Amino acid sequence: RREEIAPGAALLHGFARPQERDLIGAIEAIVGRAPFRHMMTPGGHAMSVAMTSCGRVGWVTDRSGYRYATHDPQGDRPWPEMPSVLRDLAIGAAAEAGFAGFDPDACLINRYAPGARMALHQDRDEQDFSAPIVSVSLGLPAIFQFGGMARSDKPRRFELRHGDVLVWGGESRLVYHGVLALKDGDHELLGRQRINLTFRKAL
Ligand code: MD5
Ligand code: FE
Repeated sequence: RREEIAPGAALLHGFARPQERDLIGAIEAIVGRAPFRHMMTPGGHAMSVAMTSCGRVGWVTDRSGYRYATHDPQGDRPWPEMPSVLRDLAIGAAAEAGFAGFDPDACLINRYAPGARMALHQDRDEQDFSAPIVSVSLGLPAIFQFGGMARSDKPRRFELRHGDVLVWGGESRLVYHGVLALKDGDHELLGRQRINLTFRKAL
């Protein structure tokens, strides 16, 4: 089922379900080479969400700011390649939502343990805002907030469940968004966590 939540933003319910086991296997292989870590914000706080990346570049933050880096700062090696099962899913979801030709070069992998959250923010560290962003939710459900172009716009809330894929581009590419503190639970495949894959064209 495809739900249009705003102009340019589509929620594809259960779109990733058929590949769930292959996706989880691919994520485990990435995490074996580039472990999840709690990065530091420029303000000096450790993020509650643990992160890693695959692809040509990965999103990183530390005391000097946010940026995309070709190398994992922990170990100074290139990020693991983006596996085809991940890449093909993102390209397929983008096409389904009307963004044919999406060519992601970065996949940020976010891990939420119970209580982890992501404050309202815009994704604006990418070079080209004409490309959409594709987000895949796995594991425990989360409530995300979808706001407007100003931080003060009252956000609407939606639930993201295991296998849901959100594609947002066009008029919605720069909206403020966030994720509320994860409620504890036990997912049959992933246990007490939520994993989110965020595919972007960063360069
Ligand atoms: C996540 N990740 O679930 C979130 C949200 C990030 C990030 O925001 O920058 O790593 S991805 C799904 C989402 C949430 C709220 C609004 C929109 C997408 N949206 O603008 O459509 O880890
Ligand atoms: Fe974001």
